[in-house]
Amino acid sequence: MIDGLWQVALECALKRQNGKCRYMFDSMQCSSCRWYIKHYSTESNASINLRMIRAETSASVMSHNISLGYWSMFIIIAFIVLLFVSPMILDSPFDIKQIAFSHIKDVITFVKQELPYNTIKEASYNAKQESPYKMIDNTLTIVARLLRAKPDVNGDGLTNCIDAAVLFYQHYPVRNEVKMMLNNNRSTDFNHLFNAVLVDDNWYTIEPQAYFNGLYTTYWMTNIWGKVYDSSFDRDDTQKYLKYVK
Ligand SMILES: [Ca+2]
Repeated sequence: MIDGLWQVALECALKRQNGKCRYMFDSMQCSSCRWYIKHYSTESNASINLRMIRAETSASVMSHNISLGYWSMFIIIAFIVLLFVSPMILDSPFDIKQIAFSHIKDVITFVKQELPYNTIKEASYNAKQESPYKMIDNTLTIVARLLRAKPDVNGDGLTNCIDAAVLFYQHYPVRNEVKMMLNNNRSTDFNHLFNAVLVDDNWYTIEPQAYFNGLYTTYWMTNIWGKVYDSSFDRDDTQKYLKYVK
């Protein structure tokens, strides 16, 4: 059974511990407080003081535990929220990435798609020569590194898709298997220079800025630009930009 005096002493201590009472114990304001133990006790001052010391110690421990409880609850809730939100955070950089290409004014939405990497054909290439997939990967890595230095290969004062396409063309190992392509579609304001590479006897268009913009899951134009890219507007512009190739 809880001692009534103890309950009063503890309540008194808790109120001061939690800031609900701003007076020191046994101050003159205590006489009007219902939780003042001397209203109920005939014990000596020494006994009452000892009881209050114990009560204040208990109140301190209780407050600490309550605080720990709040923190534990907060950590659990934060963990649960993180559990649900983290997949979205982890997916977002490569699922949808908005990048402004200065050459076309617009902010474009990149869409993640799987890289059509054919391991069987890769093996056959390894037997004969370096595969186009490997060459593309290496060249995109080089172009990404060079673009970070903001080169201006055509002297127009800008670093944009022209510089990227020229650099990709310049560093692609097989010169007759790469082109510089222009796509100028006035209905969508799409005006972009990029590259085409020969893969398995077919030409595929490729975004030379893919790696530079953190897109490592795909580099094909159709995957990256989606509906805004209409390949029927593609034009081989290699001859026009050849003079910038070193
Ligand atoms: Ca330039």
